[in-house]
Amino acid sequence: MSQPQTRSQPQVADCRRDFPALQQQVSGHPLAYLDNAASAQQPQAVIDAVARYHGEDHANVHRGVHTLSHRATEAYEGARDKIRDFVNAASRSEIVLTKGTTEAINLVAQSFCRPRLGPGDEILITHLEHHANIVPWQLVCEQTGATLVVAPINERGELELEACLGLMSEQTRMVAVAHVSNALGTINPVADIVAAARELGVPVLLDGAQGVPHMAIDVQALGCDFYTFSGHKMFGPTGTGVLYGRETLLDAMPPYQGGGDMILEVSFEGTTYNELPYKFEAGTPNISGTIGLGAAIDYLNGVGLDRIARHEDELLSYMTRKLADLPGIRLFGTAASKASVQSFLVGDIHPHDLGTILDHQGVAIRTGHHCAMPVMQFFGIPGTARASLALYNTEADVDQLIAAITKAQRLFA
Ligand code: 7TS
Repeated sequence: MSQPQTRSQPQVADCRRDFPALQQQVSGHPLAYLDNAASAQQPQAVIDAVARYHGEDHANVHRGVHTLSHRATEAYEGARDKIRDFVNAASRSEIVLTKGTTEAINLVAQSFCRPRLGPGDEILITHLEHHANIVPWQLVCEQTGATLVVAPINERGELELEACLGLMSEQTRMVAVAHVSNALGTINPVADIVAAARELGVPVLLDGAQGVPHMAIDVQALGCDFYTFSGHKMFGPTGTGVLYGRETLLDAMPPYQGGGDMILEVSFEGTTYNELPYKFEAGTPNISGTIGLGAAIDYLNGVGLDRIARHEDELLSYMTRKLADLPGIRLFGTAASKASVQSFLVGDIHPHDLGTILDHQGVAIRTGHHCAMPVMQFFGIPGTARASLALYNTEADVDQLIAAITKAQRLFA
């Protein structure tokens, strides 16, 4: 039986004290950091892990016989094992380390799709994708003559599931869908999408950049073929990321880039490639960043993904209620199933002006198109203001946001 909640139990937001960046003032106000969908802050444990590598273990990986290289390799490959556990991949061969979600999706587009596509073939995405899950597919369509097909959304910012499933056909060669929308916060019905695609034998890529920080991910339970995410949105360093790929598919794919580490043997007559996952990891990788990502995973596991999801759901409801109560506000993204993000516009205040006024009151949000221009085109707006939550945010952050917006409204009245 679960323990009854008592006042003495630690709250998720108590973790705030683990994040040095959150202890500062901005423009004379405590920092209310509500731009987590762009990049989340790092706990001291991540900063320390990166510093320890730089201070004590810095050497190249996979190639030295000396002590520091052994230590660096152990820490780097140890991070891969943590990532495998974290998303429950069947094998460490399925965890390809990249510099982020963007590189992971480009890798699949070029290495998996490009050799398989031709005129008449289709790639299915949705109207709410981040540019990183649009442009790589446009590129490969241009290269091969294939067609990009886009599933529609509705006014709440939800995927029209029936229409989406209706667009899958014998011609579909790949379905690529955000797990969670970065601009609207919509959690897509990925189980239904994966089930329908599997019936047709079509592989599915889930863009998990906004999924991983907010909910427990099990790639085997999801049943997807590829799952992509970025370290910097899950409290790790920038320049780190992951492509999970089903081993049989990765095995059949040619390398994405050539260079050191991805080979077994090179001669001018020909080159043989390394085993998975190294076949896809050419050159010296982001060693310190990946070690930091491993530390971020330890941190997330320590707090508990289920507790984080519960905390953020409650706080998102609180924030949405408070925002909706403001006069002249328009909310974008009101799906039934959402995570951690609310986009909005306030009267005729330009979102950039609003963001600047908020910054002067210590509130950090993102404004603009959020690299999801088609979403803005759907709503007929140039951009929005977006507040996005993480595990360390509190009702006090939301109250500071609301007070700052109220002040902006007075200034523009
Ligand atoms: N996919 C989604 C759903 C994203 O939210 C982002 C980044 C990316 C892909 C690309 O990730 P990257 O780490 O490779 O750049 N999203 C955002 C955002 O919402 N604001 O800034 C970056």
